[in-house]
This record gives sequence, structure tokens and C-alpha cells, in this order.
Amino acid sequence: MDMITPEHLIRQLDIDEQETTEWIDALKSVLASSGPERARFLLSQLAATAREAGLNWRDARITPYVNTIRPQDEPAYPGGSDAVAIEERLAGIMRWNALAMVVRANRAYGELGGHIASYASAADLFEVGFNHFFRARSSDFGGDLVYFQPHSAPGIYARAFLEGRLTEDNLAHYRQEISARSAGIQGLSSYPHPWLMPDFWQFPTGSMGIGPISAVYQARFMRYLEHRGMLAEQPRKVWGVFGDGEMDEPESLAALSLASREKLDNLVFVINCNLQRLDGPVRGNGHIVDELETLFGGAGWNVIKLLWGSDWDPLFARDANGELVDALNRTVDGQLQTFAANDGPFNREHFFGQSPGLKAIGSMLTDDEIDRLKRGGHDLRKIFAAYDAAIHHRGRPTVILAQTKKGFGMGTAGQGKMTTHQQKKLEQSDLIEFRDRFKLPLTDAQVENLEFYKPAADSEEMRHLHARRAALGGFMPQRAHDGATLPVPAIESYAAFALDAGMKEMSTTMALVRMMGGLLKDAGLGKHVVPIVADEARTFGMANLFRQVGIYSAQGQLYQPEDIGSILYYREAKDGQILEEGITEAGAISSWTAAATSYSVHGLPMLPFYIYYSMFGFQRIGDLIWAAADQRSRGFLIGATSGRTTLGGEGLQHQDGTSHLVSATIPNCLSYDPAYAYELAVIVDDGMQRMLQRNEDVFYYVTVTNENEAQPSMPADAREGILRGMHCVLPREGAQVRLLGAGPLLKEALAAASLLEGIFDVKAEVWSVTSFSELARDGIACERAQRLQQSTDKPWITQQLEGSDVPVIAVSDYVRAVPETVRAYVPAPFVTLGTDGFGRSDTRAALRDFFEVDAKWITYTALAELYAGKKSAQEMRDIAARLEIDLDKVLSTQI
Ligand SMILES: Cc1ncc(C[n+]2csc(CCOP(=O)(O)OP(=O)(O)O)c2C)c(N)n1
Repeated sequence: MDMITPEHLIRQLDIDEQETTEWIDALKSVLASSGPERARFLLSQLAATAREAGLNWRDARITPYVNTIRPQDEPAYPGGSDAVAIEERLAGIMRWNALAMVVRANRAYGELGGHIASYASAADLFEVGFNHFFRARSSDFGGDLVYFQPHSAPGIYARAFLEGRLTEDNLAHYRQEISARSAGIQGLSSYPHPWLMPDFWQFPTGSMGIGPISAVYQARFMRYLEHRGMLAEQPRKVWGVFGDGEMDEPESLAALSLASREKLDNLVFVINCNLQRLDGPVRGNGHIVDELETLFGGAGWNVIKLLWGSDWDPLFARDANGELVDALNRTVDGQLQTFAANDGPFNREHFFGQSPGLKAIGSMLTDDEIDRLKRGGHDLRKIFAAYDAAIHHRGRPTVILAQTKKGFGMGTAGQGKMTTHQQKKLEQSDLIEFRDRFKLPLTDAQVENLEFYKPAADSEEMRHLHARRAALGGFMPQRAHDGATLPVPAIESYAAFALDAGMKEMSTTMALVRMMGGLLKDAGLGKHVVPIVADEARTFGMANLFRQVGIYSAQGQLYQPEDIGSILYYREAKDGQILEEGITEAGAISSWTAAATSYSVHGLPMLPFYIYYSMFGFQRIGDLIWAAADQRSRGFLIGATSGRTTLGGEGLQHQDGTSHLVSATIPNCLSYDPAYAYELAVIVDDGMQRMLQRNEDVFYYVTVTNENEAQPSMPADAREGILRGMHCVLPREGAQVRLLGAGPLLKEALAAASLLEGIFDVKAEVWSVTSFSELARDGIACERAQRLQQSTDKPWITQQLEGSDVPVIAVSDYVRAVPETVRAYVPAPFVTLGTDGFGRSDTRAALRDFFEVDAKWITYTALAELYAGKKSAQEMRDIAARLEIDLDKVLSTQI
């Protein structure tokens, strides 16, 4: 209880109180006579004078631990004189139904889990939003977008129940999605998951930190669409309700400066500062609110502290010498939690008992009144005032730091308790206390049975609830998917060069960028294409797009770029099309997700291509990609400079050998590792058909490389094989071995075929594997159908390779586990080669020898299979010597 705040320090340092008072009075009188503009001017002049005098003075950026909005500045509460009382009753009902849902589920099946305390603390924050601010999408308004705190989901379901959008059956199947389905009922997902509840949830937030960064980039993407003239400019808002503990996630804070830099006044964060997270206090020995005030304020946000309810106003009015404010400044969060967990007498003794002055303030209240003193985030009037100020603030995003009690109303069973986060069982006496606390019209038996409560249709509560939602355009959350399509250009219009490449040298990255250039020029689709980069456009040869379509910048271009004279100059523009995110893969993927879900969020399909260093994709931001998948994203993720041995010099941290392993685990992600430009063209064409025309909720992960190579033209009849995962590029009658080469290592397989034939007189057939994961998925599905339905369909890979039992050697620039996924479906002896181990910097040739994936190693492997049991160890050593490979070298995973 002895935390030193700046104010406290200042009070101690005040050696001349009279002088201090004179200065303060002078400022007050300027404010009264000349207004805030003049007062601000004088303060900045004082600061400048201090700077000149070398005082090294800086505003502490922490304001006292009180509300930012003064009582006299609060607007009147709308909706009539009864509105507050009705809405308080509604919040109580939501709390009850949410609680009943969780407790019921866990009474039946103790393993289901769920949370009560988070929503109990956030209910009022949500209710004011639902009753007065969150506007739904309608025919003439795009609607606000709300990111809901994930473990408050029961409260959102409880509201939808009252609204008539969910039934008792739904509620009774909270966290029982599979059994609900077999009963023909929509179960309720644990957290917001658009994949599982596609008509309900819009934004997945279950992994902490994803909501905040996504909300920022969503608000920014909305501006992007407006500035490009694709979306009408409307006063839409993006709201995000998050936890104070959640703010510890790096992603939560990662995009704060972007939001203020781009003046996103369409963005409001509400941070529910119940001062607790899962294990205990967020900042037991300090103030999370102050810390967030500094962080958000420093990043340029408008900060509104919403700490105390209206019943504190008379107490502050009595606090003539600042004793109360001082005590609040000094009371650390751990102690505030203890006060929340205890009753009126305890608070009187331990808080108001600290000094005679505080005791006098406390004496204005009964014990019961002290017990009921509200924190700001539980006071509808104060919440309304904060939200109202937020939506009217111009030029900056706003954060509302709302102080609440975790487990509010859970009484001695949960409120403010260390363990409250995970509490999902309550004793009958606790339930009765909860009922009484929120004045719910339930009998003891109804409480015992945890009956859901819905007021009569003509009750004040229900009429109010429906009237408010009608005024705000309908129910929320609601996810739309209205089936808008986009025209897909003919493949020849943008990829003729790739289909008919005639052995021209180019890398697949170069081919992709050229295709994108073509798509961007397309009259129908062009403006819907969203190229996204994280400061690597030049690496990928995309600089030509800077000039062609411009880089999006909310301010336009306020400087003359150094390279203005050149044809590829760095052109920033308010209607620029490229999203150049800077060095933030997390930010770039958030932009991609916003674009990839625009078809649903805005009813405006877009086609994003996010092109990045493949290593910094699934490995670094895999969780954000997982959330994008949940959100039914549609678009292309392009893993460029890919391949552990193909990237060459960049070494261990940059060389990706795993992304295809991870991408394969995302059910709606189709992964491809094409070798040739024409394969890439077919994949891009198919992707656009499926996503933009057929409205399939899939997205594509495609790896491209920076290795130049001669590009063949597309053979006839290759399309199906390319899309299903493999096609033959070098057929051989009477082949003695089959080589499967993936992506950049296809050429090694082809070179091996030449060695085998030229030196060892062995005929080899070569296949290009565009997708091991698609082959494996097909294999799994066929195998299962054979077992369960006696299907006779065979996997594509089996169909391609059957009819011969000569060995099959597969080689990939990814770990061996990638080609291993198809082993069960290969009807012949099968050997895989891959790039397991840490990468390192060297030439491609040296790397491929090191990982044993080059033409010589493929050749040796094929011969070892062919000659197994037929040639002696010495003969095999002679072959190795001839191939100049070292059979005694160390395994790549061991060094
Ligand atoms: C990335 C991630 N890590 C951990 C969790 C588990 N988790 C869920 S809620 C929670 C505590 C949240 O605390 P806070 O953000 O303060 O929210 P409150 O419930 O207190 O409102 C944790 C650790 C998670 N959902 N996501």
C-alpha cells in the first residue's frame, strides 16, 4: 500500500504550497476566461521554457486514478427515464443465463469447462454497447464490427437467447457441438468461431492477442477500401472488447502506433480492467490502468479512464484536499482486488480507515452502500458517457480503460477471488445469492435447476431490448455470406507467358509477380486484387508494382521520393493498392485476413496475395493463419524465397523446411509447392475459380522460389494432375525406377534421371509433385471410404503409380515428414529424401549435397534400392565414389 505515484511524490516534494496554489489558480482563471485553447498554448510555452532551461521535464503521462470524464460533462442517458433500470435488469438476466449455461454444462459433464467470471465483469460494458452503440449491417449501412472477448462468449449467447436467435436447446448444448449436431441442433462453440457458427460469429478471438491486432488492421482495411473508392465512406466503427491480462500479448500492443499514425478514429478498444487474469492479478503491485494509459497515450491514442461509478461522485466532491484521490493513486491492483473480494465493513476498515479524512468520507455511506460502490465499468451512465465520447472523438483511435470487478455479483463464491477465472460450479447458496443480487424473478427450485430465464414478450425488458436493436439496425453478432462473386479472367490473359514458356529462364517468384501484374490490369478483377508485403517487395521483384498501382497511404505522399525520376519510383497514394506493412508479418497477415474476409464482412469480395519469406509465415505467425482459416478467409498466401536448400546463402533462421508440414494441418488450406510457372498458373486459376466464383471457403498456400530456371511449356492434359498433386513430366516406357520431385527439387530428380540413364543405364520416370498434402488428403479420404463404404476408388497417387512395382524415390526441399505423408498410398517400395536439420548458409549445390537431396544423392538412392541384395558394399562404395558423394558424412540433423 505504499506505491509512490507521481502525484504522491509531488505532494511530498511541495516545499511551497502557496506558490503551487497560485500557479494552479492562474491556470484555472485562464481556462475560465480564455478557454482550453489558450490554456494549452500557455502550457506548451511553459514546457518550451523548461526545455530551453535544460530542465529535462516531461509530462508523466499518468493522470490520477479517477475518471477522465467529469460528471458535469456526462451526456444524458438516452431511452427514457427508466432506461438505466431496465438495462440493469437485462444485464442481470444475461449474467444469469450465461452462468446457468456454464454451470449446467459442467454439472452434466465436468470436463466441458467454460467461464463465468469474465462475462460477469464485462456484462455492463457489453450491454451499453448492444443497447446504444453497436450498429448492425443493413441495406444502406455497412454496420459496426465488434471483436468480442472470447471467454465472454456465454454472455453473447445469453443475449441471443433473449433476442430469440438462439433457443434453450442451443443453450443446453453449450460446448457440446458434436452431440448437438447428432440431435439436429446447432451447438454453441466455446469461443467465437466463424467456422463452427458461420451465421453468428464474425471474428475469431480465442487466442489472446489476435483480437486486438486484427481489430486495428480491420479498421485500417475499412479505410483502405473507402480511400480507394470501393466502399462508401460511412461513420462505421470497429469495436474491440478485450481483457487487461490480454494486453500482455505482444500482438495486443503491436499495432497501436499504426492505429494512431493512420488516424483511425473508426476504432474503439474497450479494455475490461478487472485487474485479474487467470492465475492472479494482472499487476498486483502496480496499476494496469496506468501502465496502459502510458502505452496507449504514448502511442497517440485518446485514452479514457472509466474507473468509478456515479456513487463515487459525491465522495470525490467531498474530497477537498485530495485525500481520497491520493489513496486511490496509492492503492495497488492487488489490494483493489482484495477490496473487491471483501464486504462493506472490511472496506470501511481497510480503505476508508486509512486516515481521519477518509474515515469522514466513508461515514457518508452505510456498510451496504460501501459494499455496493460501483466501479466505472459497472455503471451504465458512466459507460455510456465514455462510449459517447469515444465515437465522437476525431483524428485518433480511442481506448476506454474500464475498471470492473472480476466475477461481479458472484458474491463470496467468486467476486475478486484469485480462482474466479476458472470457476464453473456454484453451490445452491451462491446461486441464491446471485439471484437476489440481480433481483431475478426465479424461485429457489428454478435456481436449483439452473433454468434459463426469458421475460415475457410484452415485458418492459423485452420491449426495450427489441426496440434498441431495431433502432441499431438488427441483431449482432451476425455473419453474412451473401454469395457475391467476382469475374475470373481467362488464364491466357495473365499467364500465357507461363503456359507457353518455351524454356525461357525465370523463377517462380518472377512468374507469380508477372501474373499478379496481369491480374491487376484486368478490367473486372483488377481493383479487387490486394498485394500485401512486409518490407520485401524488392526482394520479390515487385518494385514495378509501386508505380503501376501505388502503395496505399492514408496521407498520400507528402514528400518528393528520392527516386522520383525513375520509372519504378516509390509512389505512395491515398488510393494506392499495395499494402506495404513494414516489418510486421503479424500486421501483414492481419491485413490479409481483413481482405480475405471482406466478401463476408463488407459484402465485397477481394483477392489478397500476401507475399512473404516462407520461413516467417506458418512458423512465426501460424496462430494468426489458423484464425484466418477459422474466419473462412479466401486468398493466396505466397511463401516466397522458399525451400531449405533453394534460398541458399540466408542460412539457419531463414531457410524453411517445415511450412508445408504445418500448412497441411489446416483443413481449408490447399498447399502447393509448384516447380514450374505453368503449374503455378493453373493453381492460381483454380484458386480464383473456387474462391471467387464457386464461393468455397478455402485459401491457398503456394511456395515460390528465387531460383532461375528454364521453364517448359505446359504439356496437354496436365491440369488435373497439377491440381490433385502430381503429374508425369518425363514418362519412360519400361522405367526401372520412378522419381517424384517436388518444387525446386524436381530439376534434381530430372538430372538424376539423366545420370541414371547416361551412366548406369537405368531408365527413370519423373513426376512433378505439386502437393504432397493434397495427395495425402485424397489418400486418407479414399482409404477411409474403402474401409467404411467398400468404395473401390483409389487415391490419385495410387492410380498414377500402380501397374508397376519398381521403386519410387521422392525428394522434397522440406523435411522428410512431408513426402512421408503419402507412403501408405504408394504401391511400391518407397524412399523419401528431404531437408531435415538446421539450414546453413552456402551455395544451393553445397546445401543439396549436405542434405542429400541433389541429383547425385537421388541417383545413389535409386541405385541402392535397385541393387539391394544384389551388389556388395564395396560395389556401392564404388558407385558413390563415381558420383562423388561421401557415404560417411554426418547426418544433417546431427550437426
Ligand atoms: C494465446 C492464449 N494464451 C492463453 C490463453 C488462455 N486464457 C484464456 S482467458 C485467460 C485470462 C484472461 O485474462 P484477461 O485478459 O484479463 O481477461 P478476463 O477474463 O480477466 O476478463 C487466459 C490465460 C488463451 N486463450 N490464449
